[in-house]
Amino acid sequence: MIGMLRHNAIPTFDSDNIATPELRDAFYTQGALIVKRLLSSHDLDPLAEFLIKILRLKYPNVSGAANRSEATSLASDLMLEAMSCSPEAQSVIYDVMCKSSATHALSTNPKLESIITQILSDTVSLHEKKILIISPPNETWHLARWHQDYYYNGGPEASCTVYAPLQATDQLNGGLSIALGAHKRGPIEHVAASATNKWNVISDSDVSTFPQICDIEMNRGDVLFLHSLTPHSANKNTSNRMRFVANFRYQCLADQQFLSNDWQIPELTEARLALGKKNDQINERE
Ligand SMILES: O=C(O)CCC(=O)C(=O)O
Repeated sequence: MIGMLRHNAIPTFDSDNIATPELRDAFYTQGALIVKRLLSSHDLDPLAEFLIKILRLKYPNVSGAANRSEATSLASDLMLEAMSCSPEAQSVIYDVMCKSSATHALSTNPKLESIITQILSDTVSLHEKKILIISPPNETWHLARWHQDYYYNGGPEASCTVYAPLQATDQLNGGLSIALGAHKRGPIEHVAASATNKWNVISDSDVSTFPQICDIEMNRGDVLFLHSLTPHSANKNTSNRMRFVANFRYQCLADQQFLSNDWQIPELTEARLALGKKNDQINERE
């Protein structure tokens, strides 16, 4: 197919050639696609730079390794230091990043919007939480195991999640595994995971029936576009660095059912309760 490269089975496109019908087809037939080299340092660095500023504000004693200049690496140093002084640092920083102008700015980046428009329509809404995933080494409590974003966000089934890592991301630092094509099964039941993980997840028996599970490898600047019914799982970060990923959800306002519900999303009580669980009494390490 013109403009389409194949990498580890997931449909992969080059940012020079994204105005192609194959891109939209890939989203609806496979449920996921990657656009390589879509975002530049100019697009991504403001997020890490903002993170550095708020970490220094909240935890003035953090310093980072000597001579560390690259923003994401420095943010990783500072975040690790902050977490070793204050166990709440991860959730404190996560919450404020969700509301930051830096995450908002990236979520409306014209390069992302041009692809979202092709996939969904030219009238989309953005989920109010603009997430920066913060995944520390070896942590499992917050780790998003097998799930469909639809279960957690509701809205039209054909919503799109953007997943844009700030550093190279693969199985070593906990990159995603994705069940390609499994979005066609529709919503799948989610059940409580385990005492060491807060998520409600797809059962192992359902996961074992997914025909094509693909482990994702991405470079900084690559962006994954994921159908909200495509099952996916984060993996444990076994590196010694933080994994940061910008994560935004787009919903199509032209979707007929969404439109007839006045674009309202019914309360997702089960999902909210699961994500609201605290890990105070739980030993996080597996
Ligand atoms: O990368 C992660 O830790 C989780 C990402 C994820 O599951 C999602 O984007 O829904």
